[in-house]
Amino acid sequence: MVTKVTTEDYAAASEIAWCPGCGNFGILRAVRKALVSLQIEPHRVLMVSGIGQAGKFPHYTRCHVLNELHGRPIPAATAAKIVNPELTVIAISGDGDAYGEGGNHFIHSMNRNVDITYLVHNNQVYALTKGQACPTTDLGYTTRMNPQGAWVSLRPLALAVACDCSFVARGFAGEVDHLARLVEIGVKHRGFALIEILQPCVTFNNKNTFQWYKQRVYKLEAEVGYNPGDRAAAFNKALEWGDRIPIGVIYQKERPLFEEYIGVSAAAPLVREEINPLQFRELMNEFK
Ligand SMILES: Cc1ncc(C[n+]2csc(CCOP(=O)(O)OP(=O)(O)O)c2C)c(N)n1
Ligand code: SF4
Repeated sequence: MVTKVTTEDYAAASEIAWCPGCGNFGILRAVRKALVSLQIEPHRVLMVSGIGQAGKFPHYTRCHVLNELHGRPIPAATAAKIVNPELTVIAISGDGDAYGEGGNHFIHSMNRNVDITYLVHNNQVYALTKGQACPTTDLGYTTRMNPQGAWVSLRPLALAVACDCSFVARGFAGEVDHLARLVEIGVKHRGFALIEILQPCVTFNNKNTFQWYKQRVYKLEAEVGYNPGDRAAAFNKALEWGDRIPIGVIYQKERPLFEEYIGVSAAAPLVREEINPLQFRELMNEFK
């Protein structure tokens, strides 16, 4: 019997501890909506996160969950996908987790093109540790730790296009339906799908508010002649940040998967292999 997947199937597994009004709530609604629309059952989904407010996201979703060290969700998500290619693997980070602590994994996983979806909640501050400047903090924005104002600001989506990431998109927590659609496309995309999400932090970022983003974001779908397959055009779009901020699919390309390169898709995946407990005992004995 086929049972229909509903939003209740993805209901919060524990009490939500985000501040009222946090942009993360919109992201939660959008991701649930996307998974329901794709009719993926929760036991076929693995969410892997690092540390931070964004890192709590999987705790609020009923599915398989793996909570990693700060900046480390991608290696674990990659391993899980290789071991069990049938799983829908979604890695989740804050901007600090993704572009700061996890910057190295961010770059190399985009190059490798493992078939996972990566959601980066970009609130332009380190929120869980109370609002320090992070790699994407706007130039000149002052925090208690940066009284003279942030003096560098990374453009991660341009970095992603430079790494030939096979899917690069940006959504906004205040545009839930649009974001849900992006998550759907990203999950269906064959390869590494990066979706950065503009996520207002109502407690520690008093500059990049819902209102600030609403005045600036525009949808790429409405941009006549924009082609996400054109890498040079995508690079320019990925650099755009100021009075106008693009949301939508910035870059998309078909590329061979890392899984194919290492031969997992052709052979039986590890998850289907028989485990012989006697061999396991031999292995343990080696470490005695
Ligand atoms: C290796 C390491 N460095 C620093 C910390 C302290 N720390 C915990 S949460 C956090 C900030 C998280 O910010 P971000 O990743 O942007 O997520 P947000 O809380 O904004 O969603 C930091 C620096 C840590 N736990 N581990
Ligand atoms: S501190 Fe910011 S990111 Fe964290 S829950 Fe509150 S509003 Fe959200």
